[in-house]
Amino acid sequence: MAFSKNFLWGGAVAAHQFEGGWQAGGKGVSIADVMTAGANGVPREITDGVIPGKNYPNHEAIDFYDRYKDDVKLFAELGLKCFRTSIAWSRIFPQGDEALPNEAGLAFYDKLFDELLKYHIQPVITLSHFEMPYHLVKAYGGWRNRKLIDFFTHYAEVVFKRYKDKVTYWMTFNEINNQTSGMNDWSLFTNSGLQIQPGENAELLMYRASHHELVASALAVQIGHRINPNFMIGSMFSTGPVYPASPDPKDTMKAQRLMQANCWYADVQCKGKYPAWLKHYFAVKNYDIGITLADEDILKAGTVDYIGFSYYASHVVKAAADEPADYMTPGRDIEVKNPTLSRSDWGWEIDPIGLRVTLNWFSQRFDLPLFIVENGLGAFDRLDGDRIHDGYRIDYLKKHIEQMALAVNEDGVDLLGYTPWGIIDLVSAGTGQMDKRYGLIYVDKNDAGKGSLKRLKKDSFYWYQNLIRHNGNQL
Ligand code: P53
Repeated sequence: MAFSKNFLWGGAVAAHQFEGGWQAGGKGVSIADVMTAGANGVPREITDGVIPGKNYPNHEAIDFYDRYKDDVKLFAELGLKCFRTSIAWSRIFPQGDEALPNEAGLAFYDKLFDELLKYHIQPVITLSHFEMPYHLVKAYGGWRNRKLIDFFTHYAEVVFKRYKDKVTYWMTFNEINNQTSGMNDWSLFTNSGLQIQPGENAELLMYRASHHELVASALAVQIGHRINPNFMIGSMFSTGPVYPASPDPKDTMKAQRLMQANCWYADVQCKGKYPAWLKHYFAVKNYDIGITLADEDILKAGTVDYIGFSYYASHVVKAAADEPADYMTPGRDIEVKNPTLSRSDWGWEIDPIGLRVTLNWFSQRFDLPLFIVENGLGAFDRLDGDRIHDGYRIDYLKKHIEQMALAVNEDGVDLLGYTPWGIIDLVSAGTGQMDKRYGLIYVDKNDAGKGSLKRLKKDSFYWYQNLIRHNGNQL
C-alpha cells in the first residue's frame, strides 16, 4: 500500500481564524470581524458593525500576521508539503467594491507565499472563506445582490494574476453548501453575508445568493485558466454521509434527499448544471432564482478541476411522522444519535469509515480528483508542563487516514492530498472559541482571549511528522 510520491500532506486554516491584524496594512472590516465569541451551544452574536467593549476573537486571533515567519518554520519542521489557507478578501479590497486593490494586502501574501515556498511548502488557497468585506453586506445586502459577481471576479482576477507563479491549487468558496444544510443566521451570514429582514423568505434568498456565488465561481474558473492553464481550481463542500435511522424506506428516502440537498452545489460546480429535483423544487415553490440562459452557459464552461471537501462527522436521520411528499421541509429532519459511534466534546459524531463512504460517493458521482482539505478533532487540551499529550487527536487522525488509505488502495479513489484542519490552534468558526482546539501546535490563549500566544508542539505534532516522513506508510 502506498500513497503517490506527490501526495500533498498538509495542514489547513483560514485567514480570519488565525491571522489577526484585522486593521493592519489597510485591511477593511470583514464579516468575521463583527462576530463575537460564543461558547459550546451558545451561538456567536452578529453585531451591527464593531461595537466597543465586545469580545471579537478574530481581531487578534493567534496573531499569525506578525508571527508568520516563526509559524511557517514550525510547519516546515512538521514536514508539510502544502499549506491550505485563504486570502482575506478585505486585505485586498478593504471595502470590496474598489477598482484598485490595496498593495499592502497583496504584499503580505507575497511574503507569506515566498516564506512557504522557501521550505517547499505549496500554498493551497481559498478565495472566500467566511470573510467577505463587511461593506458588501451593508451597502449591497451581501450575495443576494448580483453585483457581487463582478466584485468577486475582479478580486479573483487580481490575485490569480499576482500569484500565478506561486500558487497552483485554488478553491473558490469554502463550504458553499453550509447555507442549504444549515440555513441558520450563522451559515447565511458566513457563506453569503445574508441578513434576513422580517417578511423576507430566507430560503429563496439563500438560493439566489448561492446561484450568484456559483456563477461567480464558474467565471473565476475560466478567468484563472486563462491566466495560468496549469491552475487547479476546485470547489469546497462540507460533507459527511447521511444514514437512514432504520430499514424503513422512508428513512432512506429522507437520508437520500438530505444528501441531495447537501450536495446540489457539487452537481452545479462539477457537472455544470442544476440537478433535476432542485429545478423542479424551484418551480413548485414558485422561486424566481434569476437563472438566465447566459448563466447556464457560464456554469457549463466553468466546471471545477477537483473537489475539495471537509469531513468531520456523519449524521443519522429519520423521516418525520408527517414528512411532506417532497421530504424537503426544513426543521422536520429528525437527527438520531448513532449508537455505533462516539462523539467529540462538541457532540460531533466520530466516524472514520464515513470518510471512506464519502470519498467513494464523490469519486463515483463526479469522476474528478478529490482533496480532503479539512478533517480533525476539536477537543479540550491539557498542558502537562510544556507538553500536551493529545493521544485522542492522534487516534482520530490515524483512524481517518487508515480509511483514506483504503479508499485509495482498495477503491481506486483519485486523492490529491490531505490537510487536517486547524494544524495550529485557532479561533473556532462555529463558536468563536479558542479552547475548541484542533491544532498539532498549541497556542497559549483561551476563550477569554488571555494568554501569551506562545506556541508548543503537541504529541500529535511528532506523530504527524513521522507519518509524513514515511509518506503515510507508517501509521
Ligand atoms: P468549528 C460546522 C460548523 C462550523 C463550521 O468548525 C464548519 C463546520 C463543518 O462542516 O466548517 C468548517 O471551528 C470550516 C472551518 C471551521 C471548521 O469547519 O466550528 O470550514 O472554518 O473552523 C471547524 O469547530
